[in-house]
Amino acid sequence: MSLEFAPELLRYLQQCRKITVLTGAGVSAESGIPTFRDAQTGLWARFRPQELASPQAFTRNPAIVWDWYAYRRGLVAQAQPNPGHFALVKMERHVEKFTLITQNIDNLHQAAGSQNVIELHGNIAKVRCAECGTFATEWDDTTQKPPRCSECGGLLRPHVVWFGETLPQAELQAAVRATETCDAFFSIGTSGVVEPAASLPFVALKKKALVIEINLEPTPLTTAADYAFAAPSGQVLPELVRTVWG
Ligand code: BJW
Ligand code: ZN
Repeated sequence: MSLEFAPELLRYLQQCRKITVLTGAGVSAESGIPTFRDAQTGLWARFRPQELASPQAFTRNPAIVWDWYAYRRGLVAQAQPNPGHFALVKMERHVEKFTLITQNIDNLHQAAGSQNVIELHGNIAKVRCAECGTFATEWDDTTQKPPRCSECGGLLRPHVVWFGETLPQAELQAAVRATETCDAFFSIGTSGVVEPAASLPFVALKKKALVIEINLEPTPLTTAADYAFAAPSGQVLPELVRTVWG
């Protein structure tokens, strides 16, 4: 596939000093990790992810929620970063200030080599106590699901942000700051419906940053963005980065 990039876009990016990028599940899709809105398969086909990713679901049935994350942890462990992740590493090397805000919990940006990554929704590799917040680095879920906290006996849960929970405040503040102060903002592979991340591109637009979207499908941002590419991020990003920065 060969993409056409507007010369004004290429010139603008060549002169950019500060770039902020927001990524979502679509960026990891080409690494074989299903997006949040993809239909689930196998044992999980009868569940909707939206119904499992909540504190209410965990209270109702902690074992099912624990198993779902264990299954997804397995998918993530087998996944490798794709050309979209690597293109963002290259982009970071070419600009003075680069911030990568991700909603993904799969660690693939860090695995690719991205340095300045803000994890808005946590990380699936980490586990903490639902009661006292103590992190656990090792756990045994062969006899008890979920396993219990060694400090207080509370249930362990994945260190991720569920619907209705607040985002980590330091991360959110850093994300807003990077959005308000960038010259260009990329929104990549996110459906743009989950708040507060969904508002970030609009903050960037208000601050007169150039906003570029890369997504297979239209989103609430598409018509407002300065440029929108309806193609896989694993194809658009490498080609764009190569064209702008060589
Ligand atoms: C490709 C591609 C390829 C595919 N190339 N593209 C204001 C108004 C209304 C509601 C709210 C509001 N403020 C807060 C809320 C409530 C709620 C919310 O937003 N609800 C809406 C859904 C209506 N938000 C919250 O509860 C947040 N907390 C909060 O705001 O606290 C304060 C508060 C609480 C309550 C009320 C008011 C204030 C917390 C949100 C936490 C989200 N957590 C999850 C789970 C994380 C752990 C896990 O993974 O299990 O995060 S939900 C899920 O959605 C996950 C994702 O990070 C997140 C975003 O999904 P994403 O990345 O966009 O993925 P998909 O699958 O939706 O889309 C993939 C996209 O990629 C698609 O567009 C494809 O086309 C595209 N694509 N392949 C390019 N190759
Ligand atoms: Zn505890």
